[in-house]
Amino acid sequence: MKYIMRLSTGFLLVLMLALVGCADPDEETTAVDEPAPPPEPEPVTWRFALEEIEGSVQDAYAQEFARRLAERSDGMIEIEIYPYGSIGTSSQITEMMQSGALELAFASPGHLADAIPEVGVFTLHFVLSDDSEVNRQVLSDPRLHELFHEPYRDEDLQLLAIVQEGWMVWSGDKPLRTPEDFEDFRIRTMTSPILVESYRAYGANPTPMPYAEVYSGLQLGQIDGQVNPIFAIEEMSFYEEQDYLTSGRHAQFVATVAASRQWWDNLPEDQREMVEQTRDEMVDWIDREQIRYNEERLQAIIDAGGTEFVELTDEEREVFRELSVGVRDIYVDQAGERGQEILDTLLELVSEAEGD
Ligand code: 6CS
Repeated sequence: MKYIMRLSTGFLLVLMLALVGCADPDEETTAVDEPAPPPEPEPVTWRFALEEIEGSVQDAYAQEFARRLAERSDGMIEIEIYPYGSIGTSSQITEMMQSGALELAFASPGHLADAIPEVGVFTLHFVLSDDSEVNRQVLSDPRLHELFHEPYRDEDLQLLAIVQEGWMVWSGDKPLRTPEDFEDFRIRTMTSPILVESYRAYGANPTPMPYAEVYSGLQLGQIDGQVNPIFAIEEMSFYEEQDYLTSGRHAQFVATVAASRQWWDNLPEDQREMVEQTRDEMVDWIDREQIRYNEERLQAIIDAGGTEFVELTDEEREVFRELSVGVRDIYVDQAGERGQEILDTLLELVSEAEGD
């Protein structure tokens, strides 16, 4: 009996100790308190930097992107837009995004290929279709985006969108109809090395410089001409210093929308989905807008007088096309195996879409 008593007393003691050991010291108080209400979600503000000024195609994209995201998130996502000039050059904007100081920015291959050689594919001539509808389809194809995922991530960026902004047009004090016209012609290009090669192949003297210096470069005679889509030639007033615009439809001006990798990786899933849905819905919208911008601005240049618009014939384009093909090898030397795969895929997607 004594033995049983001792046993049960010992058992009770162990049980009590175990219960005390398991108890949460705060539990006594929280058990009687009301559960704390979930914290109110706080609105967020994201910074979106542009490589173009207010009134540009990139500005139109960013404004609409901000409007749609504010609507989709019931006002919980606000986007502050920083047009070109408020932060720095394209390369400086990209560096800020890489370090996480900016959440979102446009990064066009003509500059970005310094850091990501693979993206230089969009600066090659006569690679995209003559039909801008085909290009829109190809540039938003997930099979193409997938191939840029790693190259962007390796540089602390997340690729979100690839956008065409209009046909590149050469401006100068003469029409540029033949490679002879390009001989020693000092054409300003964006800063990526592969772009420089495209103009060396035509016999020109390519002169890379930041966007902000082009107007004064033309005024001071440091360069003879430059190349950009019409809307940009109008809004940056380049046409005022040039007598001719020559359109060879040799390339589209392509830009990419990117995010800071670090920021993107820490973004709540629902916000990431909202960004992706908005991006997908804007593909057709921005393409219609860029076409309208380029048409209206060409008219504005012609109405202002003093600048003639010249379109190359198919035969004239063919001469440039032939000279441009060798530059693809230089691209592959710079961008390696991943670049080769991107180039092959791009060409395949174009011919597949042209066959539709
Ligand atoms: O020529 C440039 O540098 C610039 N052109 C356009 C149309 N957009 C941004 C880019 O930096």
